[in-house]
Amino acid sequence: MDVTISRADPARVAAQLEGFARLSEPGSSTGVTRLAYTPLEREAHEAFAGTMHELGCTVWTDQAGNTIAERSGDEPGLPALATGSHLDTVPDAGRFDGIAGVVAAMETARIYAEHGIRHAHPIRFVAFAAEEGARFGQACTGSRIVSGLTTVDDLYGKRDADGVSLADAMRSVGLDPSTVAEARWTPDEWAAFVELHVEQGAVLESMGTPVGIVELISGSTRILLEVTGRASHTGGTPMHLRADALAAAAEIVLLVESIAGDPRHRGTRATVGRLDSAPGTITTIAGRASLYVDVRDVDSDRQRDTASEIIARAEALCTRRGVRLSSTLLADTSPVMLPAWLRQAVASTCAELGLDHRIMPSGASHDAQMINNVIPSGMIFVPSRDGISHSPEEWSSPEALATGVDVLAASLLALDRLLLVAPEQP
Ligand code: HGY
Ligand code: MN
Ligand code: MN
Repeated sequence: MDVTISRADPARVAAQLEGFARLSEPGSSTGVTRLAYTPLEREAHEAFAGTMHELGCTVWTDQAGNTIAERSGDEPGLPALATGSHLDTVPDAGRFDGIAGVVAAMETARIYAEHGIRHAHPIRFVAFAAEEGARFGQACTGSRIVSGLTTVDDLYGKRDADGVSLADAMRSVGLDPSTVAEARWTPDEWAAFVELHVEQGAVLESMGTPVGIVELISGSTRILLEVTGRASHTGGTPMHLRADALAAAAEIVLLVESIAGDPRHRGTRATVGRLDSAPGTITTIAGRASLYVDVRDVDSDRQRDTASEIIARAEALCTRRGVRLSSTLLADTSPVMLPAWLRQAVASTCAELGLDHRIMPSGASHDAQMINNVIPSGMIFVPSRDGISHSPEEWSSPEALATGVDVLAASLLALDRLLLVAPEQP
């Protein structure tokens, strides 16, 4: 079967990415800011829905705020194949994380429509809501809801920096959190999912390999550490009489870095990406400090052991300094191995397209990690310049993205043929 249905159009992919990049909070510098469950995220979903409708898809938004566009299949009663990613961003983000996967889905649908490509299974193109954990701590909310990993009860406890709960944020954009159970995906309706994503690492670029096929997606354990000391006058309080919460927090930041850097934890990444203190004035010793710790690993035991060691050693450090520590688990996701048979289908497609490819892990979390809890999922990576992401410096070339789309578009058709004759894939 000739899998080269048509080259994706790099210029069209670049223009679509640019269109989404314009939907950003005013005042966010050179980066893009479009946070979870904000009007801007909904505006991006509406732009996605409009284009998919023009391409002849049936389009709807589910109770979690995910937008789904379906291209009908020729065989009645078959579950849908799906592709997609997310349209929300971290603050001051780049233009590719998540967005590239949604644009790839749109370009795939356009190629199918323009060339009258037919397939047996329905194919659904998905824009997930609220993938980034930047606002509420919990990542992948939209895909967690459809895969049953997040229920309505989970939506009230998680709050953003302004104290707004996930549930209230959903209501603020017209969603009803009490109905999220209705958004669940089931294997009789969905067959398999493939997500295209920028690598957010430097492996593909450094190896000169155009395509990554993800084998294992890192887990993440996210912890809020709150230090309570004693606010006091910076001039009147001698150094030996202080309970300085910010000094303790600063030592914890370096402790987190040294634990993850220890050879025992080779492969673990642990970071304090946010540190707040109060009252935050130059003439008062900080009485309170909050640290947001992110621990990532492809090995579940090492991930959890590192998180436990961080908490235990931070407690000892605080005791020594005469301050108190409390820890709150914000989120905990296990590493996920993606199914080999699906990886193989994508790898065979790459080979047929004459494209070199690399089976590799993902350091970042993704919607596919959650969706794999309900249907078999796969991921296609395209190279990131210098491995940079979650930054305005993030960049992938239109040509590299178009190559990724070619693999995605052909892989979905390969899966369509495979699952028609062997629907019971392991
Ligand atoms: O945090 C992550 O790994 C992803 O960008 N949500
Ligand atoms: Mn992402
Ligand atoms: Mn991200």
